Amino acid sequence: MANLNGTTSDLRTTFLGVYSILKSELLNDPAFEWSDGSRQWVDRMLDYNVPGGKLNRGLSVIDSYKLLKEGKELTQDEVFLASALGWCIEWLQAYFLVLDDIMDNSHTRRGQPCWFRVPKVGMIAVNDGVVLRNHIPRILKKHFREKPYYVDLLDLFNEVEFQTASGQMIDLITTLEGEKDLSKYSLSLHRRIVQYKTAYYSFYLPVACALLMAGENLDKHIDVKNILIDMGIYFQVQDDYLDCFGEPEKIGKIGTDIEDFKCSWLVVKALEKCSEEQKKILFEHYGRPDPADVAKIKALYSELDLQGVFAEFESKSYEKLTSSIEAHPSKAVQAVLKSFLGKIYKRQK
Ligand code: GPP
Ligand code: MG
Ligand code: MG
Ligand code: MG
Repeated sequence: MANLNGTTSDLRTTFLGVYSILKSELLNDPAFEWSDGSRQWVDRMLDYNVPGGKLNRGLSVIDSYKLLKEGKELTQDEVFLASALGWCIEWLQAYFLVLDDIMDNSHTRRGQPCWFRVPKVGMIAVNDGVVLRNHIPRILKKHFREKPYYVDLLDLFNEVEFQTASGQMIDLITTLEGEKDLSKYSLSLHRRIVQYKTAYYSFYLPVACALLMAGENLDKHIDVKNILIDMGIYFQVQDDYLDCFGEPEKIGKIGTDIEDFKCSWLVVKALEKCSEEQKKILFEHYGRPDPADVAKIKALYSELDLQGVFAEFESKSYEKLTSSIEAHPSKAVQAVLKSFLGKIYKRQK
């Protein structure tokens, strides 16, 4: 096995090394009678969907665990286990994104066509999502079965998946065809959607994994959870902003929120700020597939200076999060939370 005790600069390399190990274990899973064709399919599907993102969620498990250990050098085994948990989150993310792109009718992801748009994949992508999801308990069983926190780990992944699917459900049912009514969109509805669809799995889950590995009881860390949920909400507001104002080359995807009639932070803010005249434009052109309609909405967003409103929101969120973090009694926990916040503040991708 490669050296798993690398310095921070090659943490990513170490982490990717663990991906190769986990992948080869899954491709040789004795519970299935593999053929060359099936093995090649899963191999390509994993490489296409799992490792190509920013890896923030996965790397955060190792990062957080290190900080919780307060500078004590991690053993090879600890680095491997924290990486494996990090990869379970990246697998979960891959599963969500493969399916989310079908539901949102998206075109690109991480700078390449969405998996379901790849020739010969199509709706096999739905089953690939199910396969990705099933890999998680297999990784956990192989590497964590004997750990005292194994049951808590399984429970954590189950709970977080349920929360995410519930958030995705409200994201989707608010955009139902025939019931397109902007007047139901509000900041509180937006908050409810993004708390569930994004914050738990993207922010709470990595830190909760590190806490479990460090032998902590999650019930004692409700305050940490609440801060991470607020951070996740801030992160999804950035995602909503970048969907419209980000550079596709940087974010690796082309936005579809306006076409999809999403309850995006931008449309909620536009509704708050607009005149009666401008409201008519929103009601008439939001949620239509025609690029001319989309352009009208984007022009209105600029007229309302939503870029400025967002910049204000971003610095306010940073201040608020920093002060709640600094109110936490443990310096190690503070370091975990600050490191996470530092990774996303003013992100362009
Ligand atoms: C992100 O929303 C939310 C998810 C990826 C959760 C999906 C959950 C499922 C149960 C499938 P988004 O659509 O704004 O993300 P993006 O902008 O990356 O498409
Ligand atoms: Mg979506
Ligand atoms: Mg989407
Ligand atoms: Mg989005």
